[in-house]
Amino acid sequence: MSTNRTFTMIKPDAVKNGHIGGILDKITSAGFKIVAMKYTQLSKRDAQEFYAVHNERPFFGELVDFMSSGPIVAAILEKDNAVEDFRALIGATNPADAAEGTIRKLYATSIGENAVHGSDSDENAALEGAFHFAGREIF
Ligand code: DAT
Ligand code: MG
Repeated sequence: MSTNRTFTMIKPDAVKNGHIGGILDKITSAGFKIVAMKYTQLSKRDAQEFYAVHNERPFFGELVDFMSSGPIVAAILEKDNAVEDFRALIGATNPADAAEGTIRKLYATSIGENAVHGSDSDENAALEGAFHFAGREIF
């Protein structure tokens, strides 16, 4: 069953490069409603836990260091078919492969520093949203 929510982060590279506004505009213009949002920073431990599924990958240390290197914007988004439509809006993991007009094509600098996160399944969207937000922070 598909649900109508996904989870995103505007990653430290995009925040540092001044792209919060541009990315939020792409998100809301594409029909996503923001139901939770915060400006925060992950500790190393938070990043290790959030990305635990990748802990055997060669880039894990780099990923954890990067994701905890500066502030991020975390948000829960609502739209019909949210997970799939948001993955289409952000584009391929590697910006070199991302389609024209996608957020990663516009704003990402490399495969590791790729501007945004998007959940890859309804189950992960729920887990990732709950990792960052208490029920009372979701509207
Ligand atoms: P996605 O973020 O598109 O879901 P993923 O889940 O495969 O991609 O990987 C999570 C993050 O890890 C990704 O956004 C950036 C980093 N990453 C993935 N593959 C990488 C690689 N080959 N080298 C460096 N970082 C990588
Ligand atoms: Mg992923």
